[in-house]
Amino acid sequence: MNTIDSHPYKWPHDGSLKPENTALIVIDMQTDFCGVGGYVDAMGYDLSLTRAPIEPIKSVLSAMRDKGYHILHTREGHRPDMADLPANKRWRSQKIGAGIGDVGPCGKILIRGEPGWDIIEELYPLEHETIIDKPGKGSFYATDLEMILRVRGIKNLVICGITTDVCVSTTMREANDRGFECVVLEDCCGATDQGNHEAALKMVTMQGGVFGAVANSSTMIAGLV
Ligand code: C5J
Repeated sequence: MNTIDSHPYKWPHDGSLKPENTALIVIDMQTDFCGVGGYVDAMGYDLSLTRAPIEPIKSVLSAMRDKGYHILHTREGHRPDMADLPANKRWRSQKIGAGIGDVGPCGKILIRGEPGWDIIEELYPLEHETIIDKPGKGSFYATDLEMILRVRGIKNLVICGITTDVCVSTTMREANDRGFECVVLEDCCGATDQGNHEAALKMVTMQGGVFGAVANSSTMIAGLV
């Protein structure tokens, strides 16, 4: 049985952890979510919360790359003509002072191809790693993520990134409903509010692990085969 130390159960449930069937998915580590002048900064939130996972993610990324695990990254963003930006999402972001598509210090907020939209240098994907560009919170909605995972025979997902309570949580729920076995790494995630970060992680563990399990960077790295 190959499992890692996690709660409320040792993950994965069937002890099937191995590089061939397991992927690390790094969610939305973009300047817009953790960089000065980006979307989260424009909304006035504390960037130290969304930057906290950078170093722990770096460690897990390096360990999983070394052992040959599948690595995927996501980016939230919209087409330059904003054809895929729902009116209510634009309205809501404008109302809080960070209008999606508006010009800010890092270019047009959350628009594909703009400097603020791209993944931060510290965690930039290697050439062969898959990047999923998504218009919403969930990584499965309006993307080819599920097809890519099924084609590669991936059934276990190690989930990290930002933000814990929005895109990480939505992706984990979408994945769990599709039968993927998920673990979220608590120190490799961050939210715009610490209470929401903690609550989102607690929700995973209810009902015996209703969305999967919770671990951290150290137990993940220690348990890698
Ligand atoms: C948000 C995200 N918070 N990546 N996106 O709008 O969590």
